[in-house]
Amino acid sequence: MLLSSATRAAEDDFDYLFKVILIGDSNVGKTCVVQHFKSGVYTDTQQNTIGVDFTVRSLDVDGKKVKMQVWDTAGQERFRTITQSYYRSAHAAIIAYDLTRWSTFESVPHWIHEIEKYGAANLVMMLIGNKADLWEQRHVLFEDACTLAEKYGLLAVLETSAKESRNIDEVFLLMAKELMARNSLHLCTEGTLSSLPLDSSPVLVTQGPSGKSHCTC
Ligand SMILES: Nc1nc2c(ncn2[C@@H]2O[C@H](COP(=O)(O)OP(=O)(O)OP(=O)(O)O)[C@@H](O)[C@H]2O)c(=O)[nH]1
Ligand SMILES: [Mg+2]
Repeated sequence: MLLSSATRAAEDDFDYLFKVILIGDSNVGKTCVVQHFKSGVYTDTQQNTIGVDFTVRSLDVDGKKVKMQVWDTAGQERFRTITQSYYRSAHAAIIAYDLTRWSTFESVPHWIHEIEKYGAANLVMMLIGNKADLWEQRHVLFEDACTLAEKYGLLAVLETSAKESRNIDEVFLLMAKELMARNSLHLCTEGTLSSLPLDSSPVLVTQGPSGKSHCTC
């Protein structure tokens, strides 16, 4: 489709641009989460991601146009070298586990260490427990995820379901708001982004079966 120059200019127009990398074990649902964020659809059968896929969506946050570039990485070990090369330019990382598979939660510290090793020093990290619709098969308690998030100083934990449209937009909105807040701080302190501290208090939000809406670790 041919776009007029006015349409193109409108699409290129934004107040903030943030690069977010999505990581985690294979088959936790990273691609489904990104697809849902991009187009609001869920497809049950997904191919394993080969290397890295790129998606972009603009959000309106407090009257500002925020462009979120999302890098959906392959969880399979054989793509590790390729995916690691994308960490450096990311402003934020979303680490995903499957709350029905304990092993994917056990891998989270490994993913955090990868980020610490290959990512920028001031990268913001958030944790998501996907497949919250499969609550009968839950193997990871939200409380355990909160404890881990607190231990590693992550921004937040949210339980999501790409299948049932739960918390997907909220994940990216929360991340966008945090990045905007840090960026504003950067503007106030002029040119000190690389030295900004990453010790924002964790904001832990759940939509778990208990009905509890906040976890104040
Ligand atoms: N029940 C349920 N299944 C999901 C959900 N999200 C993803 N799945 C299923 O989980 C499987 C893996 O999803 P993907 O999105 O391909 O997983 P991935 O993390 O991108 O995997 P890699 O690309 O190999 O890293 C697919 O069969 C999806 O249909 C969810 O929210 N609920
Ligand atoms: Mg994938």
